[in-house]
Amino acid sequence: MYQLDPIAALATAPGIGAIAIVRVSGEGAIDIVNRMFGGKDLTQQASHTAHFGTLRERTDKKDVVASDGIIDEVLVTVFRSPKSFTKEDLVEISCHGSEFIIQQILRRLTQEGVRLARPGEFTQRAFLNGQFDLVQAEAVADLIASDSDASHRAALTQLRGGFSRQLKTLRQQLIDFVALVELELDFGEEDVQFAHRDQLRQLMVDIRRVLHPLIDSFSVGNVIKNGVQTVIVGKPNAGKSTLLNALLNEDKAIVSAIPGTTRDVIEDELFIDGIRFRLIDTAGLREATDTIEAIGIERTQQKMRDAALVVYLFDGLNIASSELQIAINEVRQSGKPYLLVGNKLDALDDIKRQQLEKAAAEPIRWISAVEKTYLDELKTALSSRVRTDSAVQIGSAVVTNARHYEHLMGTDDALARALIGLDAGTTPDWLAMDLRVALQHLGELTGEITSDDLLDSIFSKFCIGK
Ligand SMILES: Nc1nc2c(ncn2[C@@H]2O[C@H](COP(=O)(O)OP(=O)(O)OP(=O)(O)O)[C@@H](O)[C@H]2O)c(=O)[nH]1
Ligand SMILES: [Mg+2]
Repeated sequence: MYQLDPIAALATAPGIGAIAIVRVSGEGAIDIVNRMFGGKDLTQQASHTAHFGTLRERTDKKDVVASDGIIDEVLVTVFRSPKSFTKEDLVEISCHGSEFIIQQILRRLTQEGVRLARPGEFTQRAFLNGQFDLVQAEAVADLIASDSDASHRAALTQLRGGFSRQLKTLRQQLIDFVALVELELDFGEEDVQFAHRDQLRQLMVDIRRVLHPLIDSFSVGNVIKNGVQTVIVGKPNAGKSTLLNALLNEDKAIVSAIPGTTRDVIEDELFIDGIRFRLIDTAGLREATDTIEAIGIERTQQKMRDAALVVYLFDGLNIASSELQIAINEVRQSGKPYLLVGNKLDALDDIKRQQLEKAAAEPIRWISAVEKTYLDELKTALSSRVRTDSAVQIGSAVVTNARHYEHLMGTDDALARALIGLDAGTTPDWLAMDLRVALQHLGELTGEITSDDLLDSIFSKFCIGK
């Protein structure tokens, strides 16, 4: 087990709650904290034990904080290598959550030779000491960054081992095969086969079977992490901005009776059942009357292309049956999942409503954006749409990370090529080449092959103290 130079940082979010935790990890961490601790002798305490006491200024110091030289009353938890998060000696100091106290403690630690940690450095050490693999390390980053229930769950699943354990086993089997294939190369002209071709084929098929659901889960994973891009589109005056405001419960967008009020896209996020929706209000779709409106409409179309979900909103009072049918056709042609929403139910008579329902020949979700009626039903429809639109259940391994996705695809491509080669009876050197590429991608995925640049870039995404 490596023990590097001691580092320290605030491990809790600053300014939140009455208690803060300062974390110290590395060679001599326990001894160092002990020197400033008034209480039991920490060097004699077992791992995973907590001790109440005081943190004190150095006795030779004159500019002490309090007259008695006490910085704070603290609870100190001792973790001994290798049974800690970083696998190094680690001490967590729970102190009062004041910015001033935290600064004093960190300053006091640096007096004792502790260095302030860089972002993600604790996790990086944990990774270097084999606490977990890279996929899990990145899951820690995602976990810290996750701000919706669903993304939190996805990150937790990855942290617990998720798909990486399975991939590691398969990679090991593939390594064994590659070694055999490469051994064949050494025999050159002689026509020997050490690697059993049928077994190799089976293994490659098995690996791809593991890869495919993971690859497919990426779009869902992205949705969980980054939110569902949901555009509200429709003709001018349909009530799009009114609906956005009603869903957000604030006056974000300007509403007026003049068609063409919204001229640019307006965005905000909304959580429904733990899923983050990025709601986008757009300029109404029609022939533009001026340049600015034309730009707005072009942006609407762009947003619609990027969207994961479209809410097509129409004004039930001012739409003819034939217009509605044309509109529905247009949304269908976009190929996006959509909800057909009819607005202004408050002012609509039953006969008109039934006419429109008949013309639409598909379910219309009726609301009144002004009176905020049936909005809960609309929200439920939005979230269930996202949940049912994909076969992947949240909770099974979901790939949320673009780098993982890239290497999953890379592995899959290489294996596909190797399989084609195998069936065509290619020479061992070609086979070995494709398998090597597959191994490279697999290794980078699980962190068994890493470059320093990659590590630095991954861990720099963490915040300090993690
Ligand atoms: N009766 C009734 N009027 C509504 C409702 N929703 C919106 N309106 C009215 O319809 C008009 C247009 O509303 P907006 O929200 O600005 O419409 P928009 O779709 O954003 O329009 P543009 O930005 O011009 O494309 C306003 O006068 C609203 O008060 C509703 O549910 N019932
Ligand atoms: Mg508007």
